[in-house]
Amino acid sequence: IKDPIRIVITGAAGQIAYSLIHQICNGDVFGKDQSVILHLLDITPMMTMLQGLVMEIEDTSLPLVKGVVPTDSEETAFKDVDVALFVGAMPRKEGMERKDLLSANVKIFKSQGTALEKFAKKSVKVLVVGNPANTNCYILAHYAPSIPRESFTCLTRLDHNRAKAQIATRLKVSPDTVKNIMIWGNHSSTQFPDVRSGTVTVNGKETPIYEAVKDDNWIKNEFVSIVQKRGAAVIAARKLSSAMSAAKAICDHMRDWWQGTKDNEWVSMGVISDGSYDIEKGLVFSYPVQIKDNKISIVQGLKLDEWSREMIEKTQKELVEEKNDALKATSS
Ligand code: NAX
Repeated sequence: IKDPIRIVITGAAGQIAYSLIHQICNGDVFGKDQSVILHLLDITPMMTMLQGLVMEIEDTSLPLVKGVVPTDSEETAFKDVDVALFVGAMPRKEGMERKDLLSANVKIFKSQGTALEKFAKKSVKVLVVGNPANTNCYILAHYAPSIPRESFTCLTRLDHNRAKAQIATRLKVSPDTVKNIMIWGNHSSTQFPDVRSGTVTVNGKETPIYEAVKDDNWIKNEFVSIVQKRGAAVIAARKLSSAMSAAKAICDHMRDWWQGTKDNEWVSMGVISDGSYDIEKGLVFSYPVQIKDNKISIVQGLKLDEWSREMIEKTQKELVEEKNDALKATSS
């Protein structure tokens, strides 16, 4: 068993964390030989609830867990962490404007970014889940300038998995045979789920998704729209946002980052743009990526037709606006 790594989870008393913690403690993400110390951060009113969660973690009796630190202090939470999962955020309340939501979250991520900068290991790997995930990640990175830019990511793996599932259902195949699809841009309803370079195994044969589906119109309209609006559909039905599938996606994202992606396969992650595909440098944008030796690289050289370009342009425009509003909010 390897020495423990320290993992902070913010929003630890929330519903995603509740589905996530067992998978981390069980070794599904960082390996069956990797022990862990969990730092659980939430706000002060949630501390009693967090105590209950700590009891439950103890009661799982999992051998990889070497410690649990529940806290409402950012210093304690971020001290010496190797991995930081930013799940907590200010939720949108009824009557709240996008602007108000953004400024509430800017406050949280400014404060947590400053603490991350001060207390975390410089090698920390960061994943932002709390919405608006891309822009929260942008603000966090902005306030933690000494941590390498490659260490900041946001979650679009749930959208990626949703897109995979839609293709698999349509073609009546297993989702694990659907490969190299991708999500471009914002984790919002402007995201572009793109299957142009994707393949699927039908009757034992790897086939381009476009050829297997044989319905461009379905791909460009219904498929894209279902994936873009899937989160809202879950909320409408469950009266709560996605939690189990979100936790699974967080595990997929971190496992691939920790252990690498398969050769010739890629996944979707929000990363700080280096200007690839003419996206504004510095924007936190979801791209197809490959990971080797803990290093994330954006897949290069994919051909984009005019329609795809337009879809990418639209989600980029929204992200630039969000980022500008967020930066304005930091100075007010
Ligand atoms: P919950 O409302 O169940 O939990 C959020 C927790 O965060 C609460 O316990 C709250 O007290 C805590 N919190 C609030 N402010 C905090 C602060 N400043 N520091 C520490 N903790 C704080 O939400 P849950 O369903 O767990 O969702 C968490 C976030 O994930 C939400 O912002 C949600 O919108 C976002 N999602 C993002 C997804 C993605 O793919 N990127 C998908 C799932 C989810 O919708």
